[in-house]
Amino acid sequence: MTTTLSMPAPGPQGLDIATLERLSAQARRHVLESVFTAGAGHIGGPLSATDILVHLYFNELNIDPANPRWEDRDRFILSKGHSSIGLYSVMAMRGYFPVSQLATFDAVDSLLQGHPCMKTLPGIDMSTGSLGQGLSPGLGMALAARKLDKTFHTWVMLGDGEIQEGQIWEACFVAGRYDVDNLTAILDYNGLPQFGWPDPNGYTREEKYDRPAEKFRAFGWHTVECDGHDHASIAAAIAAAKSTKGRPTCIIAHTIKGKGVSFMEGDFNWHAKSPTTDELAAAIDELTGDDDVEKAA
Ligand SMILES: Cc1ncc(C[n+]2csc(CCOP(=O)(O)OP(=O)(O)O)c2C)c(N)n1
Repeated sequence: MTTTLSMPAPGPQGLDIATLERLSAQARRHVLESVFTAGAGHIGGPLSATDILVHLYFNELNIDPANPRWEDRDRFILSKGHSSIGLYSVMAMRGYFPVSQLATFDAVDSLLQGHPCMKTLPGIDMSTGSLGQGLSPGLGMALAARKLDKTFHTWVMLGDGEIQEGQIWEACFVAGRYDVDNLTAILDYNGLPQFGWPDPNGYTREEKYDRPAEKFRAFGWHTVECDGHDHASIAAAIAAAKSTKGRPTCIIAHTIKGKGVSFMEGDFNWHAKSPTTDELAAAIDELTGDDDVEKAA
């Protein structure tokens, strides 16, 4: 699987599940190759977010890659900005910029910085990277749409480690208080932040400190859970979010950090690490059955 799809057409593409799965595998390959080429970057979080990003950019967002500043476009904010290479890979495949540009990821003067920058890369709706800050501007965009009588929807992707940040809950409170139903948060619930969750038995999350759905509901949000690696499940959650009126929705997407590569899955050591040549070959082989990594360099 070496062909890259590029679809610069405006609006949702209405792709079938098999095509979406193929795009997900392609996007994961771009993530791995880009981090390998850069010799730096995050892997675990981008791989856990890939299917959701593919689904949003190909089948949900009302966007026009040829006109990234279109006033009525849906907004998307990657609040867990360290997963930028996942977003860039999908944006390139969707036609925002040439796929070949992914090779510049994280280089000085590249448009594709380690964290998304709205001033340099057309199509980025908000600069992110300092965790906890993406839901607030997303709320502002949703409130602006309401005030201006616009129909666009705002989507914000959060990380489960990220939602330890207090600012998330300030925005969450205000969104619930003002019934902001044109705002959807998607929690990439892979259960692992940068170093896992220390407890006396090792790195496992203590359930009593967790329960994100209960927290969002306590602030007046609607919540829906889905399998964040199953395109049918993602589609159902998105439909449930958009049909809910009078309150914002948080989609709790159950995911696996490092999804798609067996030796990366569920291992926080792959949070931010560049693969060796052998690791890249093994990873691509798993994803695509194609270990010709010469093309990556
Ligand atoms: C304010 C802030 N503190 C610390 C960091 C460093 N950092 C980058 S990613 C990360 C862990 C994020 O975990 P999670 O939100 O679960 O992301 P994922 O597992 O999806 O990669 C940390 C602590 C940061 N970017 N911003």
